[in-house]
Parts: sequence; C-alpha cells; structure tokens
Amino acid sequence: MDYVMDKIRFVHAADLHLDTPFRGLSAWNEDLASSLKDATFKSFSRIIDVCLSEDVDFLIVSGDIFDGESKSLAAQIRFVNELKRLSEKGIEAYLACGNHDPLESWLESMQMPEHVHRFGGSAVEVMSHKKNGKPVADIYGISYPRKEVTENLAAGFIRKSDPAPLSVAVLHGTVGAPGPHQNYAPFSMDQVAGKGFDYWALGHIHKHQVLRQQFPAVVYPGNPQGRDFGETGPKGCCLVEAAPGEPPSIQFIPCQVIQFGEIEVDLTGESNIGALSSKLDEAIGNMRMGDLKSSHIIRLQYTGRTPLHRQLAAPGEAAGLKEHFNQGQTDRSSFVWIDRIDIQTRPDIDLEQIRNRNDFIAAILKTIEDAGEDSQKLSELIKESEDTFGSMEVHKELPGFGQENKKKIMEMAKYMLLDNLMRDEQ
Ligand SMILES: [Mn+2]
Repeated sequence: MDYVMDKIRFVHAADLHLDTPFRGLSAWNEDLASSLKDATFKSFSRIIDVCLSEDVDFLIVSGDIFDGESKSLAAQIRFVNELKRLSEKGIEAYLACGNHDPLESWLESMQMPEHVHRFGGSAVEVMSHKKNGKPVADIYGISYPRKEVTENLAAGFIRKSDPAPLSVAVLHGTVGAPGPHQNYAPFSMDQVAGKGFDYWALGHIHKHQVLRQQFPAVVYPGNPQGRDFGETGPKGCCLVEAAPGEPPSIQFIPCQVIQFGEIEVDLTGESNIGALSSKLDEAIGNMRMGDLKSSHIIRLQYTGRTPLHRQLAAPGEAAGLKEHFNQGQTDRSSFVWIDRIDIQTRPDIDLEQIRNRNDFIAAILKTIEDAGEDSQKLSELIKESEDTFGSMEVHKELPGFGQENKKKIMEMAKYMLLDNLMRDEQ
C-alpha cells in the first residue's frame, strides 16, 4: 500500500455561528459590540488561513455555520468570500447544516463557489474525495432539514461496500450528555464504534473534546470563537492527518479573535494601591502567554487578606477601577476589556489571634463561627436578628435564601463587623 499517497490532511471545524449578536455582557458598549460581531467572521478567516498555510486536502464544517436562520446579505457575502479563498487553491470544502442553520433557512440566491459541497437533508450522502485522480477518502454527511432533529441520524451512516481507503463521517449531533445544548440527533459511542469509519467529524457541543482517539476517532472541535463566559479559554479547529490503519494525528489550533476568561488577582499582604494594576498586568501577561493577536474579555476577582480591602469594598470603587482599566482599550487592535470586577478580598485581620483573646470581639467571632458550623444555630441567630432588626425587605427576601447563600452573607458580615470593631486597633 502506498502510505504517502493515501495520507490525507484536513481541517475539521464546527459551530462557526457567524454573525452572532453577542449578549451576556454586564454593560453595553458600542465599540465592543461591533468588535464582537466581527469576531466570528475573523475566526473563520483564521480557519481558512490554517487550511491555506497547512495546504490541506479539504475543510469540513460540521454544522451551525450561521447563528441565525435569517442571514444578513453582508454575512452571506463574507462567508462566500472566505470559501472562495479555498476554492481558488482547489481546496474542497464539505459543509453540513445544524440546528441553527437548517437547510430550509438557506437562500437559493447564495451561490457557493466551486469545490464547495453541502450535504442534503433527506439521507446521508457520500462524496468521493480524490487525490491525483484516485479516491482517497469517502466523506459521508447529512444536514438538518429543519431546526429540531431528535432522531438518531448516526444510524443512517453505513459504509459503502467498496469504500475508499479512508471514511469520514460529518454530523451535527449529540453523543453523551448534551450539557447546555439541546439534545439534537442523539447517539451513543457504541452505536458508531463498530461502523468501520475512521473519523467522526462532529459539531454541536461547543467545548473541544476528543471523545475517542482512534478506530474511529470521534471529535468535537468546539466553536472557534467563544460567545460568553460559559465559553472561556482558547477556541479553534482541529488539524487532522490520517492514513489507513493508523491512528490519526489530531492537533487543536486556536483561532479565536476574542477570548473570554476569568482572572483572580491575590492581593494578600499588599498595602500599596500600585499593586492593583501591577498584579493585574502580571496576571494578564500569564493569561496571554505571548499571544498578542487575541483580544480578551475578562471577569476579574480580587482576593486575599489585605489592608486595601476597606477601600476596595467601598461603594463605587470597583466600578471606578473598571472604568479606569477599560479606558481606551477598544481603540486597540488587541484589547483587554474588563466586564466585571468582583471584590472578594478580606480585611487584614488575624482570626487566629482574635480567637485566642478573651474579650467582646472574641465572643462575637465565636458566636458567628459556631453558627457557621451548625445550621440549627444559624437559623436561631437569623431568627433572633430578624425579630430585632428585620425590615419589611428582609422579611420578604429572607425565605428565598438557601443555606449556602446564608453562609456566604454571614461570612461577609463577619468581616464587616470585625473590621469596624477593630478599626482603632489596626
Ligand atoms: Mn452550535
């Protein structure tokens, strides 16, 4: 067998969600919104760049190419233009449609460039991929004809009786737990493991995962551009190299333009306000790891026991800091935008030292800590303070709080109380 001849190289992407209207940010900002809208297209453009620079045989997109069933003209033109860049180099593209862009939502007027193949929706189709005139791979696939597909589409994937050296299945569907996604086209690993395919190119689940490494490989590339804080970290596509009888090599390639993330900055022992920005810069540097192309939208949490706590926790301070750090960011080609600052610092109080004291403050701490360990005592404490201090608001809201929330509030109250009582000692 001619090993080199039969080797194929392709990019597997899914869930482009082009033209996504971004939601889920704490505050609306027009510049940011337009950068975000652009990001899904730019990440697709990076996928095309990967195809060209790696000189792949073909590109697979496993559904949810567009986010919405109504596609703007501009969005369609941008999509077709990107595909043209592949077509001009003779690189094939195999597309399937998912629940966000079912076949019935595609316009006839959107004409695909040469070398672009879109799977139909009535049955699994097979396309023969040839190299130097010789079939090297059969690409099987099916599109969602309509939005809600609840039947097992994987069942319709059956290998030809005269297969090419490699068989690839393209499907938008759910294997295993759907997570935050709809349970569309569900199937189990057992149902596809014995079908003789080499690679299952899946879409739908937005988190990248190689569910099975070989015989067959079963892969979700994830979406190439995160869209909210539920989709943090690098996002991208998979560069795959496969040869008959060999386990494929599957390489994840980040393509996101804007990365969502959470950053914790520990201020323990810091007493200089300069640390608020210097330690943040340090954390951002670690997060970027030399990638200066991507922009970032982050949620920042300040933690630790610090003399800076009292001022940080004062009303308006977090919002003011956020505004300061965000100043001018959206004018940059790669920016770091802070969506929210969460103050989780603690006052600079040594609890161990207080526990060993024998005074009023020590007694208060003991009462609070006892209640924290004993839900019976916590309820009594709340009942008591509710009777004494409770307002209409408290009577209304309190029954809705769970045990976890009550403990969290008590933890905050503990530090506020101690901080105020010990103000003169510090
Ligand atoms: Mn999707």
